[in-house]
Parts: sequence; structure tokens; C-alpha cells
Amino acid sequence: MIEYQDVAASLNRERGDAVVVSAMTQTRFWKEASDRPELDIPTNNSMGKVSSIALGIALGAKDRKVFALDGDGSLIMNLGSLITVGNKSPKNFVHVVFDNGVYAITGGQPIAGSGIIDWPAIAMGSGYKAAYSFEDTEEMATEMPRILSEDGPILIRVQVKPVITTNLGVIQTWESNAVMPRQMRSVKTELAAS
Ligand SMILES: Cc1ncc(C[n+]2csc(CCOP(=O)(O)OP(=O)(O)O)c2C)c(N)n1
Repeated sequence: MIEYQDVAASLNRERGDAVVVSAMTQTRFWKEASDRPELDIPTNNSMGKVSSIALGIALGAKDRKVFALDGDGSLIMNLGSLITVGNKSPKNFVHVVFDNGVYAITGGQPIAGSGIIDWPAIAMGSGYKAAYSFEDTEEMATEMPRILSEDGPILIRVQVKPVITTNLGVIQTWESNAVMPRQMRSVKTELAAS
């Protein structure tokens, strides 16, 4: 199993000026790794919407890579999004699925289908151009630069060690709810200037 920090570090190394849309536990670790916070959009509690938001940005800014950092539980909630991505087929779209087998931020409840779901097969069956799966840190770190230079849409499933917590969970304050629109404005400004 791979640690969240190692996936975040690997992605950050190859990120360049990619826009990164994240959710759930990924947001926590991405925040610590990211060198370009002005290009990051954490989606907080909009469960399952990471790939849909990232797809919109990828279609609107075709010269810019977009990383969607998704959770397995979240993606199950918006599986149809894979088909929309496959159908639009943006070359700049990278979908990373953090497969921890649980709903970590609501206390670690097991995900139905965990251990059965074949994420790369679902992605390829939805029209993605390529899909990968990693369970080993070194192999992931070695392969990541080559994979991220390929044309998308690409799905990368990483089996990560669950970090169960309940204090990250459903944060619903004015301040937390203001983060996503603020970051969307920040990214829009950056994209308009480029
Ligand atoms: C539509 C909707 N249903 C339920 C929730 C409550 N909820 C917040 S996070 C979460 C679990 C997310 O699981 P996963 O995507 O696997 O990420 P992890 O917590 O493992 O990082 C749930 C059920 C929500 N935010 N939105």
C-alpha cells in the first residue's frame, strides 16, 4: 500500500502548471505537497464532483493539464462521469483515484465493492485512453513521469493506506464553504492571464 504523502509528492513533482481539483483526504495531503496553491481547487464536501469540475476546466483550458484527485467512495457516487470524460476525451485530463477501501473522513465505513472494483477496466470501458494501477510506492514514483506525459484521458488508481479521521469530515462553516469559489476565481484569473 502507498502513503498519501508519496502520491502527492509524485504528482507535485510532475505537475508543472496543471490545475488540481481535489476532494476529501486527498485535499488534506495535497495541501501539504502543492507548490502552486493558486492553481488548486479543493471541493470540500461536494462528494463525487471532482471529475466533473476537472472536466469542465480541461475542456475550457485545453493547453493546460488538469488533475482530478478523486476518492473511491466519491467516484462510486458519480460513476457516470467516467463516461462523460471518455466521450469528450480531453487529452489534458488526468484522473487519480485514491483507493483506500473506506469512507475515511466519515469514520472508515467499508466501501461496497472494495477489492472487487477494477478501476482501470471501468476507465478503459468508458473510453479513457489509458489506465494504470499501483500498489507499490517505488513503482508508482518511477512510472509517474512517463504516464503524466501521455495524452489523456488517463486514469491512475493508487491503492493507498487509509487515514481514518472524523475531524476532517463534514466541515460546513461560512469560511470552509468560501474556499472552493475563492479558488475557482483564483484559477480563472491564472488561466485568463496565461
Ligand atoms: C452527496 C454526499 N453524501 C454523503 C456525504 C458525506 N460524506 C462526506 S465524505 C464521505 C466519504 C468520502 O469517501 P471517499 O471519497 O472514499 O474519500 P475518503 O473519505 O476515503 O478520503 C461521505 C460519505 C457528502 N459529503 N455528500
